[in-house]
Amino acid sequence: MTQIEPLTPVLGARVTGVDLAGVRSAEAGAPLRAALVEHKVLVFPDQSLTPTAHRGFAAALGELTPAHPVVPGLDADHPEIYVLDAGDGGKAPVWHTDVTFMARPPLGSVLRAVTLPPTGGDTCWTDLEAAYLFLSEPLRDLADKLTAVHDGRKDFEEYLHERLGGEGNTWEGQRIRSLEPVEHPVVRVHPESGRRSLFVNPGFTTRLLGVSEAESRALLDVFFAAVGRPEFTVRHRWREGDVVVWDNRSTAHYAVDDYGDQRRVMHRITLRGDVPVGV
Ligand SMILES: O=C(O)CCC(=O)C(=O)O
Ligand SMILES: [Fe+2]
Repeated sequence: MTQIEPLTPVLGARVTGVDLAGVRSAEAGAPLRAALVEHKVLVFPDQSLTPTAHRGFAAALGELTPAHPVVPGLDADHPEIYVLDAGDGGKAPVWHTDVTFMARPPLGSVLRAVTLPPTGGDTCWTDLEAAYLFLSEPLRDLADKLTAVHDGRKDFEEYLHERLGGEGNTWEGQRIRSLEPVEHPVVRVHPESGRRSLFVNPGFTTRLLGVSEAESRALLDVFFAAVGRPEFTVRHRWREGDVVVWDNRSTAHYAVDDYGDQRRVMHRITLRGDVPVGV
């Protein structure tokens, strides 16, 4: 019997009584997809997925993307698996929503712990719907009308040119040779729940359009402060066998970097998403 217990009053649930290696069809994945929209972050303890089984489970939740727009996958057999190795730049200690620097950011991410430090290396997720509702009504009204620029060049342009010679992956049918900034609505309407979220993040959002640079900076500071409020977060202490799935349309996350140069490796698979729609 699958059991779903909320982890905080705001977001996150722990799901037990399910062997993810056996979740291999859209039919089997459907109740988990529904739980994902409701809880936004699902923690599955005590799993034992190989890379191939990880992919099998992710494919039951949705269509898979390549590992990343520019970073190659785990190996030739697993081009969908993005390796986050702390020893090779795979740290993300900043609030961000995955791949919002592309026109169609992933719907969700399926993250598996591969090698963990003895302590530390927790991951936090925050609820962007709660962040939106935290804004005062006049500010929500303003946010509803705004558009933001998201730019992945700070993180990935050098990698693309220095490590890959300018040839990234094929993403949405296009070979990625440069990371042109994209625009998304500041307030995103969730395509399944219809709820609004504050869809900006300090990882990739660089500028609000239609306002002055000073206004953009000040408003983004206010928005980012709402995004990072501890009240809206769940923090996960990883154990071997853990798999966590998050709704990338209504959350941001932060990988706590408190473990120095100890080894930490994670494997991530992303589910193909749609073009964010505003109010
Ligand atoms: O390493 C982690 O815990 C999360 C890293 C991250 O940002 C991701 O997997 O998208
Ligand atoms: Fe991430």
